[in-house]
Amino acid sequence: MKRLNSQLQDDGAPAELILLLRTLLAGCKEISFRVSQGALAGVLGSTLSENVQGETQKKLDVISNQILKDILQESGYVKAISSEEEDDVVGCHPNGNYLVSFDPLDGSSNTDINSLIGTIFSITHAPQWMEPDDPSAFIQPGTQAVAAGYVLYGPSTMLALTTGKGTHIYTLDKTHGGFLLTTPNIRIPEQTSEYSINASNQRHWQPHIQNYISDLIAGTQGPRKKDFNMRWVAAMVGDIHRILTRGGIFMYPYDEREPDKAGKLRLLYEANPMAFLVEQAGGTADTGTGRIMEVMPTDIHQRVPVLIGSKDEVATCLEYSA
Ligand code: FBP
Repeated sequence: MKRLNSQLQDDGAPAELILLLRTLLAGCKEISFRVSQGALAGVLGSTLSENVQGETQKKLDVISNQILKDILQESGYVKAISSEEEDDVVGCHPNGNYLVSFDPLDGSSNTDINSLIGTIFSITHAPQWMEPDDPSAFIQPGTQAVAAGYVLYGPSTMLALTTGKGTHIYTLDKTHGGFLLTTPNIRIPEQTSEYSINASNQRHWQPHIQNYISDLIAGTQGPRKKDFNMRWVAAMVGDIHRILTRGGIFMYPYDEREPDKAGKLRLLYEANPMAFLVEQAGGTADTGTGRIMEVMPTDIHQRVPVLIGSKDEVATCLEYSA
């Protein structure tokens, strides 16, 4: 099987970007090992501290964040990072050519139940005339990303990665520690009969989302004239992996629980990287009012509504708000 390095070279990725990706993935391999240790290493459970989002941090959130922060700061390729677990931008190397945004452990509510979790990341060029700790360096739309991906910590450790030449899926071969290409140029089916949303929030959704979901639930007895199945992993990385693998629509729309928040998921290190991966696999990624990757960020922890997945199904969902 083809190794990560040669696929990246075939996709024409610059040598320094390949080195940066290998560095970041070395950190993910260490996280994969720590996650697999679980209770044996006492890494389950919560800390007493909260992150900038007001969420109680899991021990593995803090451990994963530190692993990635250390390895990227030491690399020399990175000018600054933004992380779900860091209040502010973390300056790295003044001559670093790249910015990295990451969610060190997505789906952290799953850590204690041994369910799917993952690391999500996106990489952009670093404006050379900016100070490393200047947050405005990250005010770039997702269309500026040069790479994006996630590492899924599940029965096997898998990587989905794009550098703008399609989305490829790799599996970590733990015998020699390398990622091997298992699905090149994955394509998302344009149609689907599978949807993904946290239905317990239904009463807080806007009417057009309520109508769209009710028509899915009505199945053959409703206007869609076909049955739909529902799945919810409670970890975006797990739901998006399913969609890359067999299609579907994943939704975390705006809801009125916190009217001042545009959504739950964060633009820089959740929505944008997933949008890049899904678009490169032939799918669609929208906020409900426009392409996710064209949203101009205003803050490194900005949230957006997310409708993402099979092209035709996202288009149908958007018609409900037209
Ligand atoms: P974090 O775990 O990184 O905070 O991410 C948010 C997230 O867990 C997503 O991965 C997932 O899709 C969603 O929140 C689950 O939300 P809910 O708790 O409403 O089911």
